[in-house]
Amino acid sequence: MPPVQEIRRSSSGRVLWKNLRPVPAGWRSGPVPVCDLAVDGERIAWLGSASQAPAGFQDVPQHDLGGALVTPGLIDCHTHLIHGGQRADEFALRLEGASYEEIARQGGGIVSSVRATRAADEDTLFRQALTRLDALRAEGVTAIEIKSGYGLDLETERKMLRVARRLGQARPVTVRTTFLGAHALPPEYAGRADDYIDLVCGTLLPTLHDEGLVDAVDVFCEGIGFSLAQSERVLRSATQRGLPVKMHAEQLSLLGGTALAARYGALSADHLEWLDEAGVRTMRQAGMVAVLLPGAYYFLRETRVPPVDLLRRHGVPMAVATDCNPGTSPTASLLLMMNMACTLFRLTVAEALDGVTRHAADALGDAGVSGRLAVGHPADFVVWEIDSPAELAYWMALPRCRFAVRQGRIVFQSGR
Ligand code: DI6
Ligand code: FE
Repeated sequence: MPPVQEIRRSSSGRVLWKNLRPVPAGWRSGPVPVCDLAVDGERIAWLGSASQAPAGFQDVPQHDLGGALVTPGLIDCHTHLIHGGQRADEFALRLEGASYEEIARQGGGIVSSVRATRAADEDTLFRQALTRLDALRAEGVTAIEIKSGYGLDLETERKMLRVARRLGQARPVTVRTTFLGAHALPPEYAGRADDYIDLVCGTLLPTLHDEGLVDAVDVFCEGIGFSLAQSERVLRSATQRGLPVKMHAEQLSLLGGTALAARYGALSADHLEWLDEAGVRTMRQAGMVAVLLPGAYYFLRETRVPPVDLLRRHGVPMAVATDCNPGTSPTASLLLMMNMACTLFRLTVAEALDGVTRHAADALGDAGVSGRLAVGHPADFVVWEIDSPAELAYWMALPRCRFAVRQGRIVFQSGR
C-alpha cells in the first residue's frame, strides 16, 4: 500500500476516507465489507456504502485506503505508565528461587519502585514514560489511562500526575489520570495503615484534585493492599468530590472489593482472577466493566484465570489493558495483551478487540473517547496493514498499524 501523504482537509475540515473495511463489533471469521467514511472536523459525519457520500462531501479531499481494515483507535484503560526505574533484578532473583515476600523484606517489591519514583526528577520520569507511551502509540493507541501510586506522599503523587498531564500535551493522545494513593503502604507509615488512609483522604486527594490533576480514583483492595474498610473510606471521599472510582479487586484473593466498588457506582473492577458468580452478578447490575489484565497474570505465573465464561454469560463487558508497571506487567504492548487475552483467558478475537476499544472507553467513563466507529463519535481510528481482523490478536508483538487518526487528524504513521 502506498504511504498516505499529508492528509488534506477542506477549509471546513471535511475529509472523505474511501474504500476501507471497518471491523464490525462481534466480528466472526469471514470477509468484512468495504465502505466510505466522512469526517467533519473531529467527528465522524457519515459511514456508508461507497459512492453515496452525503451532501457537502462531494468536493472535499478524498483518501483512498485501498480496502484496508480499520478499527477504532485503541484505548489502554489501565496503566501505571509512570514509574522510576525498573525491577529486572527482582525478576532474576525470583528465577533463582527467592519468593516475592523475601524480596519485599529485603527492601524490594513495590516499595523499591516508590523509592526510585521519589528519587527521580520530573523530567526523567517524563522521558522514561514517553518512551513507553510512544510504543503504545505505534500500535494505534489513541487514548490511555495513567495512574499515580508510586509516590505515596504529596510531592511525588503530584509529580506523577503532572507528568501524566504533560504526556497528554506532548503527544496527540487522550490521557485520563487516576489517583491511586491507596496503592501500597509507604515505609514511613509501616504498621499505621489507617493513618495513611487519613493522609490519602484528608490531604493527598483533596489537594491534588483541587490542583486539577485527578480525573478518577482507584484503590488496591487486597490482603497485601488495603482492607475493605480502608478502601471504602477512599471511595467515599472520591465520590463526595464527584470523582468517578474504580478498583483493583479480587486479584490475589476473594475479598469482596467488587461489591464494595459497585455500591459506589464504580466504572470498573480490574484484575478479577478470584471473582465469583455473585460478584459477576453484582457487576452486571451496577453496569461495571471488568478490566482484564493478562500481562500481570502471565508475569506472576498465576494459575487462576478470571471467570470469563461467567462474565460473558451475564453480559458484563470485558476490557483488556496492559497494566504497564515495573513489578507485575512490564509491557507497553496492548496488542500483545489482546493476544494473551485470547491465548490465556480464551477471549474471542471480537471480544479482545471490544476490550481495547468500546469496552475500554466505557471503563474510562466520560473521557471524550467512545471506542466506536459511528456517526457523531470522535474520528479516532486505526488503519491496519493486515488481511484478516484475526491478525490483530494473532501476531505476538508485531504491530501492523499503518497509521492512526485521532479527532480527525493523523497522529501516528508507521515508518515516519
Ligand atoms: N496490582 C498489581 O499487580 C500492581 N499493582 C497493583 O495494584 C503491582 C505493582 C508493582 O508491583 O509495582
Ligand atoms: Fe494495576
